[in-house]
Amino acid sequence: MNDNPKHSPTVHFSSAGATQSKDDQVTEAIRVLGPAVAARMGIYPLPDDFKLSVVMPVFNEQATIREILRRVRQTPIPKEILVVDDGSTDGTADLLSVEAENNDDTLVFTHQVNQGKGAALRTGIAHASGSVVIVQDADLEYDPDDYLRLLQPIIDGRADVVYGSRFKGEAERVHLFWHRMANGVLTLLSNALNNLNLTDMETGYKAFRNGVLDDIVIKENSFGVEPELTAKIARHNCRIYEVPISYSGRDYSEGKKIGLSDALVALWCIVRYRFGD
Ligand SMILES: Nc1nc2c(ncn2[C@@H]2O[C@H](COP(=O)(O)OP(=O)(O)OP(=O)(O)O)[C@@H](O)[C@H]2O)c(=O)[nH]1
Ligand SMILES: [Mg+2]
Repeated sequence: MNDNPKHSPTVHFSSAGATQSKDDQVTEAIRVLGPAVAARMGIYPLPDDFKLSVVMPVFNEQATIREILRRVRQTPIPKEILVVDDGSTDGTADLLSVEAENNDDTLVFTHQVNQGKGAALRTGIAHASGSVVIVQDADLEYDPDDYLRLLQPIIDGRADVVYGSRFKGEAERVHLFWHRMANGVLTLLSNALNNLNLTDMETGYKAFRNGVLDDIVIKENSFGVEPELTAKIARHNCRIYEVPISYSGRDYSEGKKIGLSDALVALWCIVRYRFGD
């Protein structure tokens, strides 16, 4: 069961609760609440052989890389962490060497030259062996405590792909008006061309049932990968779900890098990948 208060119901466990494993706690919560209510609260058992592949593109995230890895590892889900260092020059690479050395669950792949988020995802996804692949940015904007919520529609068989929406009711930092407007326009255009009704096409949290990615070739090296993936999963008739996630957006003084030129590239990619491959 997730430790996050967002998912944790007020359940009175038996006195053995203190020594129960997480699996036992999930079983007991489901017994007390009933499967339907427990599922609504994000309490559900993971399949026995479940493994999550966390693909983390990283470019110059020296300030946050260790903390985000700590938070990812803390999630109560069997997993592999596939970090792709996209040619960082700020000391991130040295930190990642130590992380890989000290943690069996962490593999680091290195691009000698910076290529962009899309290229980093291509490298990471090629090495993923889990049942579900989730993209995890290396800053602290997205919260790994949302993983159980993101995985649920795939695990219970409803979805092939799940997007975490920053605009569906969870706590969200209030700032950057123009950034949000651009986000709205890009999502609207992508929806219109792909016949979808997403609220947050550009979200960093995208989870894929692994088989889905076998049929998709990522061509974009840049942030244009977000509309590219969206167009391609729509074309493959994937069953797409959105779930609310929390979001602690950073601003430019805190290291945010995405800007107007990225929005223009995204605009072009929405059109390009709707009509081409
Ligand atoms: N900016 C940038 N990020 C990259 C690159 N390659 C990999 N990344 C990683 O991709 C992830 C997303 O980049 P961010 O700069 O946080 O941008 P974003 O989160 O998509 O967008 P905003 O948060 O809205 O600015 C981070 O983990 C980056 O470290 C690259 O070439 N440029
Ligand atoms: Mg970010």
